[in-house]
Amino acid sequence: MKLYHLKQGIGIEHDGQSYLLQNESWEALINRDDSRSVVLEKLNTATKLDTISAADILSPLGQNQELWACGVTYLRSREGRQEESKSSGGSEFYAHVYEAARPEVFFKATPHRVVGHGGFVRIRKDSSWDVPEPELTLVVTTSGKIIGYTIGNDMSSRSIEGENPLYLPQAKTYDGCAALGPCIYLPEERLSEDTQVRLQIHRTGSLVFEGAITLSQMKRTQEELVAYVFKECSFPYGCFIMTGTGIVPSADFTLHSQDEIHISIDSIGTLINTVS
Ligand code: DO4
Ligand code: MG
Repeated sequence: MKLYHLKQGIGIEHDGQSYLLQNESWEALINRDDSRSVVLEKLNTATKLDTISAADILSPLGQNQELWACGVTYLRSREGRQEESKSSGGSEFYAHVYEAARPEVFFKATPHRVVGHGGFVRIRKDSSWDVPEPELTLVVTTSGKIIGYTIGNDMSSRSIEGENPLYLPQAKTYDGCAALGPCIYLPEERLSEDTQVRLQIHRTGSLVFEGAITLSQMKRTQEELVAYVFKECSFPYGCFIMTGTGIVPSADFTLHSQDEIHISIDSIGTLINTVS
């Protein structure tokens, strides 16, 4: 089952049929531990739709929710970070955090810095080396339960992070620094380890980067990441947690304005955004 945060209400796709639920709070619905069974019950009163239009889709992050992120959870992320921070002397930090008991978790954004499917993500004006980071993103309730998944793009400035790891908040958090969507996938069972995450970047109609990774390559478990984010922070409205990237383009690649970023995750769909 997939839930869509729409301009006109809550869109649902289930068993090949689309529905619209109106006069329901999106944020309250996705913060229920039993949201899948609640939505199933509500299907009886929902309006049937022919299709869900991409133009109606909003970011799935509720207006009182926070977006958090985890880092260096895949070997490729560790390698990429070590490469970019070699000259600053920061490279060893990434090797250590990959092996450490405590994962890297960081605050990524409040809702107004996040765009949805079809929105424009941004490159900072003071950055010269930028990449999208395609990440499985967990939808977590107040009680710490993972009720669903969405697709995330953790936009990152490699020039700023590479200059000094202490610049991480500036490399990661700015207006238009993240995209989420297109839907929240509410699975019957957790996503399998062979689920693929794929990234494609198109420039003036040509494919300029392509990569893929499976969830089995992630060093940490989803529950471990949630436990660390929730250790000393409460989330009265629930939160979203990006689980880290396993795809980092080679050092000669940087994003350009107008590039189109396609991130696909099996069972969830494809998140498409353009660089403004
Ligand atoms: O260490 C910096 C950030 C890492 C990150 O965002 C990732 O691995 O996805
Ligand atoms: Mg990331």
